[in-house]
Amino acid sequence: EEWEQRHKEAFYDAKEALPYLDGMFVAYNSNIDAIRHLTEEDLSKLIGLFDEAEVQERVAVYPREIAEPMDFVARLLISMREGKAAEVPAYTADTHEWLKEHLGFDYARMGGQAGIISNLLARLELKKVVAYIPWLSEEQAEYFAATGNLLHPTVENGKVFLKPPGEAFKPGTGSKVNWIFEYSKDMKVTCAGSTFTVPRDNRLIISSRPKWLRLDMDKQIYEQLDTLLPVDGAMLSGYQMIKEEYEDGSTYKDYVENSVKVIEKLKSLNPELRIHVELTSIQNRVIRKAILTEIVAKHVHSMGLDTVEVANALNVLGYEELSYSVIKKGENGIMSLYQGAIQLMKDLNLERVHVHSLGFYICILAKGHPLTLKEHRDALLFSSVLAAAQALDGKIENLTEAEAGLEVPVSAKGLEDIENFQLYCTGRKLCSSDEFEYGYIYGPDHDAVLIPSKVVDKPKATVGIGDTISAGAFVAMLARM
Ligand code: 8BR
Repeated sequence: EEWEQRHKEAFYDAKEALPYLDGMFVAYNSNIDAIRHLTEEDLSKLIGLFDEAEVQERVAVYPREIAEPMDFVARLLISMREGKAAEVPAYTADTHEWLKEHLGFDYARMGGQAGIISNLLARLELKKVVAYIPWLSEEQAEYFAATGNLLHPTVENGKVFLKPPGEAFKPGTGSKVNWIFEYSKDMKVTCAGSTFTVPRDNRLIISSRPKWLRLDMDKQIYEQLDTLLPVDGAMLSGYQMIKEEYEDGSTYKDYVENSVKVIEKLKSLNPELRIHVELTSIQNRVIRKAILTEIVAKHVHSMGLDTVEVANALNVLGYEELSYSVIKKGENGIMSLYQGAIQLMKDLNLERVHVHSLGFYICILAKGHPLTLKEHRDALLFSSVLAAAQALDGKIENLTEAEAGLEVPVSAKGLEDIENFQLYCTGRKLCSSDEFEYGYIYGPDHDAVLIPSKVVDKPKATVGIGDTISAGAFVAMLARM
């Protein structure tokens, strides 16, 4: 009851405050998600295009990348047979063209964190959202919200202007299209005389990694970065795209350096500006560590991540035991998560670490952070309403529609997790129960806010909820500063 009321007040307070912000800068990654729900007929048609014995051989090879269409069919069969989600990279556009010709998609939508976050913030009616996507193509531009407040820098006669994405793309730029193949439980698939039944609903993703993809900023735009101002904050993501080495001889160090320069320039143009990095799974440990220790640790104020990424981050920073106990969850999951988030704040020298989990969010704050814990708590509560709205409808068109999230109840499981945490916390005298009732913890070397969140029972979609939570909370926090 109490938490429902708190959600409501926080939502309307944020709604009122958001229009007063100058704006947000958002970079770097966006792509197009092409979604196809597969039928049994699709499968027999696909398999029929190949020699079935050869397909079986390819299944045994277990291709790690999609170099040609048969790799796709093989990985699809493996994923369906086990009902297990998989994401496989494709480095060329050949299979993309083949899929368009032989299968097609049901619908397409904006993908990639920066794309999703820019659209969300634009629809939350911010005065201005400046997106920067190094590989903005004409096709990609169509997926940005046409709300008038979403702009992208473009260079004309050596001068930088902010324009709607549809007028800001560079002609000739290729598109990054990820294919998402969904399939259903109980489908029957026959290949080379043997038949299996799909054990559960799941999906195979082919993520496109074109060779020309570079996480950097156009030199002229960098030099005239003041054109983007005024903004109150920057949300940066997409670092998982960085590779260790490129064919042209450049390495990850070049792109890390490039991004650090952008951050430092933004901060020199507006010393009050807050920088948030949104993490997602970065498979490569060298890259994961470089992002954390070279970009986040020295230059960034705020970080948003889910529980898996907390474990991954702790792991490359040398906290293996803590990392395992975060992953294992169980009884002590939330305790380990809390300890882990504190460790990240300390090691990475952050002002704010926002962890979201199913049913509750934790935000760790460095001593000296500029707001009250109530203001931080209200920012999290606002994002919990947005997450619920997003899960409910699969989209948020505007702030009024987002109110639908208020009707979603606070997670009972989340409340229970938090109660268990309270016992641990007060037992060890880490917090007082009076303050904890409000979701506040005043620790010895940090402060923290813990809220139960709203969870939709039967979500329409779960893509982009993590990004919505982080962006909603960050922007609501900025609106209080
Ligand atoms: P990631 O994609 O970054 O893991 O974030 C997903 C987040 O979405 C989770 O942390 C959880 O808080 C939220 N979420 C999920 Br998953 N399902 C949800 C639901 N049905 N209702 C509300 N939030 C949800």
